[in-house]
Amino acid sequence: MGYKIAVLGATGNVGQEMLSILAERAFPADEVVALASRRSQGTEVSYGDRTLKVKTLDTYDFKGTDICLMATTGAMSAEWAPKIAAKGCVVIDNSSRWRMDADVPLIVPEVNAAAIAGYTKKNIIANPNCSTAQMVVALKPLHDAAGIRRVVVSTYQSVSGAGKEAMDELFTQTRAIFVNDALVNENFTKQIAFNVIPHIDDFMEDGQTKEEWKMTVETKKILDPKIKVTATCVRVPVFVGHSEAINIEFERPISDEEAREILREAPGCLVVDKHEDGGYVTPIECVGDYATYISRIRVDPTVENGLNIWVVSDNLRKGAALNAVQIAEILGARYLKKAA
Ligand code: 2RA
Repeated sequence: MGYKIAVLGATGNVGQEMLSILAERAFPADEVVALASRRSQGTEVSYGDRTLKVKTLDTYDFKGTDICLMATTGAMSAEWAPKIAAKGCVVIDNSSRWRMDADVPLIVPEVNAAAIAGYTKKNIIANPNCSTAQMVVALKPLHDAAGIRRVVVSTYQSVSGAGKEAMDELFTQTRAIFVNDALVNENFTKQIAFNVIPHIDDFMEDGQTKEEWKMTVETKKILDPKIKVTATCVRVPVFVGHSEAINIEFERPISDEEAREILREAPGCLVVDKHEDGGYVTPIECVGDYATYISRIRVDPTVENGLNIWVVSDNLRKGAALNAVQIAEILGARYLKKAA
């Protein structure tokens, strides 16, 4: 017997990727249910070769559903995750609502899969922010090898991280510029087409944004509380794929060649690092992939034991949907143990 699994937020960018990845990876499901708010009732979504009619969250009874992959806002998750969990259904939540809750494990399977065991406290598991997920996949093997002391990261985040409407805005603004139409800004604070915006999520009192804060606190929770992280998060006019320029200071020396070898063997990582024109990965090349790509590995001689790397991944996949499905796979195989 397989699982009954629900995808809540099935019509959104991440929800649709969750359904695709469940089908691609042949998740052992007897039944997959697509759920969304009343607004999307009757909409159809793809699950592999099949089409699923979206059901309404308000009227769905979660009793008998084993796992719910949630791709909704934090406010929706605050209201619904505890209700769903109380029905005996384990919630794997993609919002920021539960990530820093001490009773909720925050998981990137390549880094801290064993921590999934803590799910029983609330029946909720949190998926990290997209920019954190790909960063910790690359940092973990390097941390194991040479002990990371401090990380300085600058992100180049695609508009898909802000949702479908944000993708449409990049498209319509780009078109408007070519046909000399008026520009409409609804999803971003400034023009996104042919521009970059150093602002993702709300501002905090100390001047950093929440996206930047998330990269710091989530890395500490997932990887090691001793690691210092400072981030600058920037939105760029790219549809899918987040990129990160990461500067790392280690406890012990590590050469670029050692780092390259370690990353080549590391789970989830794919090194593309030729010192020649085009010998690195850009976001367009990672779309639809599972891997976290690492390029431009080089020593930073301006600090003790310093290294620079360039990390690119599909933010809707490793940054969200793939990570959630990987968690569900481990949960099923090691904890729920229902699959045939
Ligand atoms: C973004 N980090 O890219 C967000 C999505 N989770 O806006």
